[in-house]
Amino acid sequence: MTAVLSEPYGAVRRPLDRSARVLVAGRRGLVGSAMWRHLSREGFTGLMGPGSAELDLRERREVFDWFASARPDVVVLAAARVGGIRANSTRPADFISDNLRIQVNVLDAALEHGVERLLFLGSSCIYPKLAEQPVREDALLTGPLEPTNDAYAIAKIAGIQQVRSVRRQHGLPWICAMPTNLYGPGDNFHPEHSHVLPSLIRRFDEARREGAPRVVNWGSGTPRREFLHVDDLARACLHLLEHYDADGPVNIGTGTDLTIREAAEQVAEVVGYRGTLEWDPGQPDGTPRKLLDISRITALGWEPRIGLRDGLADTYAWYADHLGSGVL
Ligand code: GFB
Repeated sequence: MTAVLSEPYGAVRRPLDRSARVLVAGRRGLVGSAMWRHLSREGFTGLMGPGSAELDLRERREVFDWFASARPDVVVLAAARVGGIRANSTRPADFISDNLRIQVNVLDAALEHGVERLLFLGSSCIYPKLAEQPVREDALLTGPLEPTNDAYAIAKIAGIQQVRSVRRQHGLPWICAMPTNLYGPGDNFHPEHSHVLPSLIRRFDEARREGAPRVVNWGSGTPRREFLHVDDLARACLHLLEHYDADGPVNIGTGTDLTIREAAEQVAEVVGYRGTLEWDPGQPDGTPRKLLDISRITALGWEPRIGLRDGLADTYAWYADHLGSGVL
């Protein structure tokens, strides 16, 4: 009696036509620019990525007119208003309003034009603050959210629900991916609004150049985070588009985490800052831990490749190359 090996959840083999018209919504952002690089390397010749100056995805009429003229076959929805713990906790109304409008406009226009393949990108903050670790996809909506980013999380959960509803009502093979904390070239390095790794890179680089004897970071440094390089994410997104078709999100991460303090020590080494790292417990820590269970995507044949040390070196090199260029 031969054992019948069950197929991994949602497994399909569905190669994308390299000449397909592919909309990378959010093309100039951290995720969108990585997707553009990866799809270009993979031979896609029909990429489309209107910038926010050309197409404001919050404006419904503009989005529908653009879809009518461009008629994309595939959509990667990587456009969003994003930010770190301070941006999220101080501007929740902006985060929920902008992200709901972007999502509803793009998903409705994609439905109206019968887009055959769509990947919606969420975030690991959709899971409950105290979810069992590592966090499985079925932990969604099983407990209260982390308050510092609940507005953004609710918007992303709404996006997942809209994709699920289109699958159920219209049978379109649309899918969702939930990446962990991301970093990499093209990141936002704003001292107030950015995520932790780019913020530390900027802070430590400035401190090194100024000869500052110490730097003060936010929070206690004790929360744990998982960090995925955005080029690994881009590879995972194409993998899912070609190998996954099922209801429910798919976590994408590295499967390992470390404390913010340990991450800061790695950033200091990469940047070459040798001063003292201090911590301000008056600043919010956010959720204590959000390590993702990535068994669903590894069962589909994807594995992370870029380690944190190499990823930080790659990111710092990009930052140093773009200092003074106006994009930071
Ligand atoms: O990356 P981050 O801003 O957001 O903060 P989350 C992670 C941790 O780093 C918190 C600490 O414990 C911060 O207190 N931290 C220390 C700093 N120094 C700094 C600093 O200079 N800047 C920043 N930003 N943090 C995000 C959500 O949560 O997770 C996003 O806000 C998204 O919406 C993302 O979901 C995946 O990791 O806490």
